[in-house]
Amino acid sequence: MVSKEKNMKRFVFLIWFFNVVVLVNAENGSRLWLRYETVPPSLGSELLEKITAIQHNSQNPSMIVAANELQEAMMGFTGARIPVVGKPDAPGILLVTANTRMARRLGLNAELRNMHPDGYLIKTARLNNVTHTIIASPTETGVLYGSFDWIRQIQSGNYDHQIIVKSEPHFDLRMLNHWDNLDGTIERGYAGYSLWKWDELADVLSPRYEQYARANASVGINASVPNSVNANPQVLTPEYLEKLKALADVFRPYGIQLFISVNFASPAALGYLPHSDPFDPAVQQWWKDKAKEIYRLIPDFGGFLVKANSEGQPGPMDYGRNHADGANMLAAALKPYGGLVIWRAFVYDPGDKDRAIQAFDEFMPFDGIFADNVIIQVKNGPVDFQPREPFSPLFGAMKETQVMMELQITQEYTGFSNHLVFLGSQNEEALKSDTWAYGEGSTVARVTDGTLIPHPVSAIAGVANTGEDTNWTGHHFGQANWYAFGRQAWNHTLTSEQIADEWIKATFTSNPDFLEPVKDLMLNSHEAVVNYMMPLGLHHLFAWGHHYGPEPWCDVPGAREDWLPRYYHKASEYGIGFDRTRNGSGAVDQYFPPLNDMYNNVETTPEEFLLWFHHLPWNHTMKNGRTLWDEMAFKYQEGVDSVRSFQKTWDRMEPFIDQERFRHVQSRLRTQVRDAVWWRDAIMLYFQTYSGLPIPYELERPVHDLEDLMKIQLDLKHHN
Ligand code: GCW
Repeated sequence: MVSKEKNMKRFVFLIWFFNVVVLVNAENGSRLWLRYETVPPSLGSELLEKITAIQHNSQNPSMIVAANELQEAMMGFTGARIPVVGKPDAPGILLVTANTRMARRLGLNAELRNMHPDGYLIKTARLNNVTHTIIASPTETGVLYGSFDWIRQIQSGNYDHQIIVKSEPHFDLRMLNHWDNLDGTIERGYAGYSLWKWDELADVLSPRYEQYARANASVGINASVPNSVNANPQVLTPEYLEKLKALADVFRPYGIQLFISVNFASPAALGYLPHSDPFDPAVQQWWKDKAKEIYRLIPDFGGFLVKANSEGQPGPMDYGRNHADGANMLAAALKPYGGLVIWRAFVYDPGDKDRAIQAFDEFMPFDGIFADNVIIQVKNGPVDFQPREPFSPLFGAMKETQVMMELQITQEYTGFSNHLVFLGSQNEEALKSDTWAYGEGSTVARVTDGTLIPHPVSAIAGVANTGEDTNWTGHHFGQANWYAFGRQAWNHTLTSEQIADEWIKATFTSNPDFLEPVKDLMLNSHEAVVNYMMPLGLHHLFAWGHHYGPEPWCDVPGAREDWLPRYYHKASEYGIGFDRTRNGSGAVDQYFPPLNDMYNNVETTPEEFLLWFHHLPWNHTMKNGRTLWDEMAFKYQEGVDSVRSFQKTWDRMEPFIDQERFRHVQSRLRTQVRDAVWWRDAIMLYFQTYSGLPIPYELERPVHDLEDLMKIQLDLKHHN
């Protein structure tokens, strides 16, 4: 008997120990940037003095979520449980929406009425001699965003009780595109299987759905497309629509609108009609009925994302119709419900025409012909999410059509979840690229955010990097790319430096001995990957299919030429690079002046895009006096050196953070260094077979043999 009791006690203790010590302190990255660690005592007592209650009297789920979040944050920051109350008696946070009694009492209605529905105000106000912090917005979702902002100020050490914040998003739709298949795999996913458990839905709701929605809301992401653009028609069956409804219901309180990717040939593929010609009234009716069915289940459904006539996906051209015919037919079906069609411009055909100019040529004729609920989604660069690309010339050129940018958060071309690459810098580069469409300052951000080309809805999308890995993104630093996308979609003027700063403080620590070196590392990491993979405008030197390692020699019999690296590098005994000048493919003339002339001239082309626009001899003289060949060697070495320095920096960070995350990142950096050396050797040794020139003698010598590198066949299968 006694020993049984003892055992029981031991068991209870173990459970307690596991929950309190192991689980709470488990630093597995699952908490993302929403960690809410104890704040310094002085700030803690200030918070406890000023925030003694959280007040609202709404039944709206988003308000309830906002109040809970503030409560949880206060608990984490101070250890105290702050009550949520209905009356503003005690000093605290008042959550206020427009057109309520409280907004009237506080005199906020006029200001709120003129704000973006997602925007918010944070300020203090006195009510019956009590000072409160007000978080106010035209909508409940806006209050939720304001609450997360208030929390972020504390996490980033910027809390000031008196601060006045007025914030409105730059893009209306801040959207994640998941390339998740219905079988649970993820195309270009490097964090395990999909978050969406289609087999279990709609009956079983994984707790991760809500955590995902919360994380998105915390950075302002407000739309999600859970299934891949290579869309399985099944997603439109009644069975899947029920599953989607269940997801939409979880997302809704967090302000996240559900969209789906649809297969253009769905009516035929699902066996309802003999074909899917958009001009056939039966096809049009099918989509109208489908839209009605969807909106009955999901009244705030966002619309369809479509990859049509691209990489083997069906589309209107299969029936002799064009992009506008296809997009407008779907748009008409969604129109009565306020739904949108997001039509992708990622198109290119096999053939002689430079792949980089095809999307522009294919879409420009339809500028002004798309319905007003169609948005054209354009990848940041004209080819395909390469480590560095100039911006796509469609930005700014389509003046009568709403255009949105698609960024890649998942690291298809930047080392998967093995490499530490902070994409905030890459996004910033893309957003701030000047298109010159309306003179200087017509940045990609401003031609898509509604400022220079006003349209009903402005938008931006990122291809998600989430999966079922405990830390969500595979690499702990992959979380920063999810975070950065959201923050930049909300405010494209934020610098990547600011974003890295916030993220590190919330995710790891504010200790300057960690913060500064790690921030530096993050901010240099994009340039590093460009240098060790594809500097000076080189692009698509990736291995066939998986796009992880280098394979500039790749030759697959019968393959499309534009799926092979040689199409892009064009190396010969003479030199290297893709001639896109007026003597070559003429891509330069898709850009506005003065960029067209600038890129056409080798002297004025920024060196980071040199081999994107020019084919040059190996002995071409660079601005610093080196030959092109030598400069390439220096750039690759610089890439390797950077990653080695990241390793050194990181190893010094051990005292500041938990072992679990420290070791994980440490081991990934080792892989990254090995890969950087692999890249350097593969590219330089291979191109050396053309240039016949030595690696400059002051640089490190290659450590691999080309024949060995050429034998590497990673088992990472993919179609192209
Ligand atoms: O980047 C390429 C990828 C494909 C992807 C395609 C696209 C979803 O290699 O995997 O397919 O782009 O964007 O449609």
